[in-house]
Amino acid sequence: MTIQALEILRESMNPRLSLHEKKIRFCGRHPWMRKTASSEPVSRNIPRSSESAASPYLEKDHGDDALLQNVREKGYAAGLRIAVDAVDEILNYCQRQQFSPNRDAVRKVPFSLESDDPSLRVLSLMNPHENNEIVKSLSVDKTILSVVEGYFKSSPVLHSSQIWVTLPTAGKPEHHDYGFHYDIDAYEMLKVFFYLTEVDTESGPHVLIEATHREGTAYKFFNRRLSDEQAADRYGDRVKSMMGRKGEGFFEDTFAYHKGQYPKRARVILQLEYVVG
Ligand SMILES: O=C(O)CCC(=O)C(=O)O
Repeated sequence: MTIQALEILRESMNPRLSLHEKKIRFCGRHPWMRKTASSEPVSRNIPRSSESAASPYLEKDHGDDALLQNVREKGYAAGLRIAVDAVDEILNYCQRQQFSPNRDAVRKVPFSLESDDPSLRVLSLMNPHENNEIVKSLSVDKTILSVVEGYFKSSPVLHSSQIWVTLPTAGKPEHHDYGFHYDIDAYEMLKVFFYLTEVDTESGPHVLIEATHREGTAYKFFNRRLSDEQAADRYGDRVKSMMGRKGEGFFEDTFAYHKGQYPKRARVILQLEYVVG
């Protein structure tokens, strides 16, 4: 049995996961099981797109239908942008918040784009939409909700929002935070990522593998994580690096293989995550 198959066994016996979470982690590995597994009803926490307004902070290059079609076909759709003044306001807000180092929810440190601590890889802030008006307005933007609803064909909930900084550290660039994987947070997931700093090859661009969101193979079921070599051998030029200017954003179904990367310059990213189930 491979190490990755053992991960499935370990998750099914993990006492810290509820039965519902175990079911998601198992069935979430295959598109057909995702569709047929019944989900527990979750109460709505966002309006329907028909009841929501366009956020004054969001600019877009394509209509809702084109965005939706791209997500369906390729697993992602670029062409969103937060106005630069609004990005600066979000970054000012970050300066006033305490962030969790390396996803440790108990410890807190100030927001920063550099650190002398070589073990510090990531600083994160959960749910900024709860107290930042711009993030709140983006999270209920009409276009975003209309694409999410169209994609799920049912009413989504906002699972969370998050801002995080990936820091250049003297530590290990090969840390598993940076490896290819797919998410199984829910039966259906659609994330919107916005870069709050310019992202080029030096600043750890997000990487995704096009059209793997629909793949229902035994290979994908058993291989939730991939090395760069496996990704290149199996998917070749479908591996895409998402470079972008400050404020640019894209939708992504993170059931597609994807990864963050070790940066040489800090990268700040905002994520909105919508789910069903
Ligand atoms: O930091 C990144 O670009 C990767 C994010 C990621 O792996 C995820 O959202 O599951």
